[in-house]
Amino acid sequence: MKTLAELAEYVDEAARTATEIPQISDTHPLSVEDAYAVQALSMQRRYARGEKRIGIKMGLTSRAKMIQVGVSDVTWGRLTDAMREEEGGVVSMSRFVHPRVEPEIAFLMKKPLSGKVSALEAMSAVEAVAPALEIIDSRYKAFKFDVGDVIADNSSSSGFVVGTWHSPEIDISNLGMVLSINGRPQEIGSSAAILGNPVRSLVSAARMVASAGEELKPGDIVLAGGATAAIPMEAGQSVLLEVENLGQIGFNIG
Ligand code: OOG
Ligand code: MG
Repeated sequence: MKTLAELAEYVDEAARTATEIPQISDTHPLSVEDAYAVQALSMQRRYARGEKRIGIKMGLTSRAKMIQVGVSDVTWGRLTDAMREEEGGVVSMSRFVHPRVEPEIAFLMKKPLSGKVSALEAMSAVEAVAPALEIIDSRYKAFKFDVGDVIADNSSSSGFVVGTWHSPEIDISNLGMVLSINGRPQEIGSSAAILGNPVRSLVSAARMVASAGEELKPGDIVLAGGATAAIPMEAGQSVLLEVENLGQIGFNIG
């Protein structure tokens, strides 16, 4: 039997070296609680290497995403400064195993938030909202995992790009979202696909971080989750997301 610390080292090394690994559940099926413990321990290894926690990401908050990966529990993971990519920049394939990109909405926090909160309370803690692209890169072979695997692997977090911040007065409940590759629309959806309204994802985020004894802090970024299925990334592609009323963001893949 491996300890949770050994499993944390296993997933952390896979992420650090962009190496694909067999699923933990093949040999060590994890409860959700133990999987979050592995995630927390693996993040401590990153922080010890100098990475800074700058927010969190919610995962599997839309049906499209749940269907794509065959896991139907909402999960969360931690974002670090090393994962942030520049809007309009070139993202290198070299630090990933088999990355995918997905359209999201980001929140920027201005007040601490944690525990059981209403949508109104959650929004009053928000400084700004923005369009975002998340790059997910499951470290598991063939992008296959169960709920314990994906939680242990920090909910596949590996990169993200955030666009221009806008006033949280903008109604984000049902904004059209178009994700294009090389100028061709590939996924078309709405922010309403994210739990019916991305604000609900923020409400869940507050509850989930509290259960880990943490809180959302002023300055934190919260990614609400993919509104559509994710698209496999390939070198040479240009990625563009247009979100109604929030503008567009993109990057090139090198
Ligand atoms: C799990 C992470 C899901 C989202 O936005 O739903 C996620 C995965 O699909 O690998 O980031
Ligand atoms: Mg995501």
